[in-house]
Amino acid sequence: MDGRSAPAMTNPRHRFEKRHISPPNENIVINSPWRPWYERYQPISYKLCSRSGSEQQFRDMVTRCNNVGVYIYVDAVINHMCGGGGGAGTHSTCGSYFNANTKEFSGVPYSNLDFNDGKCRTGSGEIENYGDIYQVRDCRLVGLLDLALEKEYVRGKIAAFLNNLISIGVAGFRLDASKHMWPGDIANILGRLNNLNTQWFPGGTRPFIFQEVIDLGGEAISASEYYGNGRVTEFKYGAKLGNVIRKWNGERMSYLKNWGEGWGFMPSSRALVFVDNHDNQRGHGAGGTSILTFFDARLYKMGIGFMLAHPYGVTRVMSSYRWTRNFVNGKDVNDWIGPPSNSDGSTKAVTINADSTCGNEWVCEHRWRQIKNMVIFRNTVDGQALTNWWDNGGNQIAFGRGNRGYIVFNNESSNMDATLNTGLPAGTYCDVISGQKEGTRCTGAQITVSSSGSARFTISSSAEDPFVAIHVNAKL
Ligand code: 5J7
Ligand code: CA
Repeated sequence: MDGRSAPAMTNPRHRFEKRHISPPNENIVINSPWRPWYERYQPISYKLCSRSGSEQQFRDMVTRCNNVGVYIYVDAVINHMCGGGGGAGTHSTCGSYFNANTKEFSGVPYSNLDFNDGKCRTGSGEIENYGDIYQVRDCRLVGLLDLALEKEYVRGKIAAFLNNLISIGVAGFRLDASKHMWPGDIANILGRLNNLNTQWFPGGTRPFIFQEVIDLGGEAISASEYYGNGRVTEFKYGAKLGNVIRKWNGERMSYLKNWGEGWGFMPSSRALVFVDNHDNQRGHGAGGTSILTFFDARLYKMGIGFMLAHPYGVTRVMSSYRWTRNFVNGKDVNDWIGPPSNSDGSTKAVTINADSTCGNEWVCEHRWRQIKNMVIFRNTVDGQALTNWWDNGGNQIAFGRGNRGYIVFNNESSNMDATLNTGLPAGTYCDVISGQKEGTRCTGAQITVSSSGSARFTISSSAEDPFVAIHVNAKL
């Protein structure tokens, strides 16, 4: 993702290379009979040992990444601990004792005094009605033990957890389930956070914050309540873009001309956007079946290409593992499956093949040539307005980013042949979708921009990837 104009950021080094990682703290181990991905969203303590490794390995990763300019953003699960049905014992990733029945978490420690159950007014203790803001914030989300975030003690424990991560060198946080926390409680905790570690960041740099608030409209809680704390996830983005690229509901790419606020999204300066995430790539959650994923690779690359070329929001690219889907009555009953793992439960290594793709069922979308090159495109055009919009009224569109880059899509079932005004300096450019610039040549298609800035684009409807992107850093 890039971080243009995020209010919480002053450091230009926040801009480009970022990695959002899974929750690194201790969580419940669920064997049902195999470990699901979502166990990492059920904390047991704030010790840094998880399925991804030990504290020592975490520190080593952060140090090595920071040293090469790849900054780490931690998924922070602070609304709750494990589910109330989690039992008692040491079935946790660092072996800390807990008892979900008595709400005792010895690794923090938390006791029953640190949870919200007394405050929740529903009969079941669960969130029953998303129209009631008190239920959504003070009751249990699908049985998860809900922390009393107004308590000094709880705030202190969470702030210490996040400050420990900051001291290790992390650059920011995704705040999981933010809709289920009061914005004022989040503000209080953020106010306790230290500046980033000056071994890698300039003095006074604040952590980058983005809050997970699923607001598709129609609920009592609005994403706008969270703007004061940092960026907010815009879940309408991937849901709507999926419909457009799939051409569902009569949508066409030409309708993307006013993409962004014009589609009812939050202001660009507040938004964290993505085509899919770890939750909705599994066919449930916000967006339902319209969400594009690596399973629909050709459409997915178009969606990611559009997102990365378009100036709206701070963008995030997903990186996944493959699992075998099994649809029963339209639902994937394998939506719980965890990462590629060995029979002892350990996670398989992310191996890198000779062609730079990943092995062991890791998909590594971020390494796909088309996606990697569009991240470079985004960085190249950073700060430039959207210019030279063109469309055919249907599913062929093109637009530029000032005099830095230009992209053309043909999502029709017919071939495209159009001469368009790119706004780019004259010259020969490498298409960074069908190939890239290597040395003094293009490995894929070449595009010639005339002295007037125009260029001819021919895109077959059956092309492997029916879009073309050129930018000034891929000019011969
Ligand atoms: C929260 C929302 O505000 C929301 O609008 C939404 O669509 C989903 C959630 C949600 O957030 C979670 C955050 C966590 O840290 C841990 C969690 O377990 C959840 C979570 O479960 C969750 O909702 C699940 O997914 C929705 C699509 C369903 O409508 C919910 O019922 C719920 O589904 C539950 O998933 C099942 O009811 C339960 O039986 C099952 O054990 C549980 C498995 O856990 C997950 O699927 C975890 C999802 C998850 C979603 C996230 O957005 C997230 O950031 C982290 C985890
Ligand atoms: Ca809550």
